[in-house]
Amino acid sequence: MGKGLTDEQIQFYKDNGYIHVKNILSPEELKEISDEYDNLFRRKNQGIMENSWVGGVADDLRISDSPYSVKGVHNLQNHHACFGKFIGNEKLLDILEDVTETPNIMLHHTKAHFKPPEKGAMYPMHQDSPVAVFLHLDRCDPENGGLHVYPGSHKLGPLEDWGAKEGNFHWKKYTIENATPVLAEKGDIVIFSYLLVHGSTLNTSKDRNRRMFLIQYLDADDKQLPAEDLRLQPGYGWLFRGVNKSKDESVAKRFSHT
Ligand SMILES: O=C(O)CCC(=O)C(=O)O
Repeated sequence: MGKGLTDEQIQFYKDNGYIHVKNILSPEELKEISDEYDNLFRRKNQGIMENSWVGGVADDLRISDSPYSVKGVHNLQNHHACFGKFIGNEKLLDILEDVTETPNIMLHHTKAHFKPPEKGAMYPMHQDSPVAVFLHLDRCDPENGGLHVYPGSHKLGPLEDWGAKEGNFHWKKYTIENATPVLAEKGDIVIFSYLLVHGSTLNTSKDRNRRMFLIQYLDADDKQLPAEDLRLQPGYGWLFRGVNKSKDESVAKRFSHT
């Protein structure tokens, strides 16, 4: 038995590269996150926040005449305290300790992807960094742009890039059509390895949003981002469990985590 998962769940994660868990958040916590998420996107839609990703598979993913889009907001913990509380949720961190096999859990970055009904873009199949926590804020399936995975693909290691210049996209070989859909209820969480090939379909539903909140964490002992990249990831390096023994406190290294 792990801290947050059963032995069977830990084995499932090892075999498949992901685990689907329920009831981590109380109904009140879930409601607050869901409401504040909507408030955040309302503010974003007033044009005062960063732009949308157009969700194409062209070389430059931000230039497209596609009618589809994924609306994104990064660093949600900078927008409302409820998101930060979720990043440090003790039940979630127990599970992360089980799957990462480290007591030293550090924040990498967070983001939200909102796919509107009828015109929510797909998210091409790809691999990611460290370990990801994908909180579903709506019931999700292939019709409204739900998550799809290639179970066991984490065992293949880092795969060759195809298509996009600035990501690890595998949309040619690992098609979304052949991937396994994750059927999730509102509040469900999928935790997956950075090496799991995953992506999501178009939201072609008539009236179903696809809202998600993604957190990526890493083991504090893992290879760290170079200092100049850290400026792109506010909150990077924040420890939610354990210790970062390699943190150098000299003034010259104050923006570094090594
Ligand atoms: O929005 C999605 O469905 C997928 C997002 C994702 O996997 C990512 O941003 O790394």
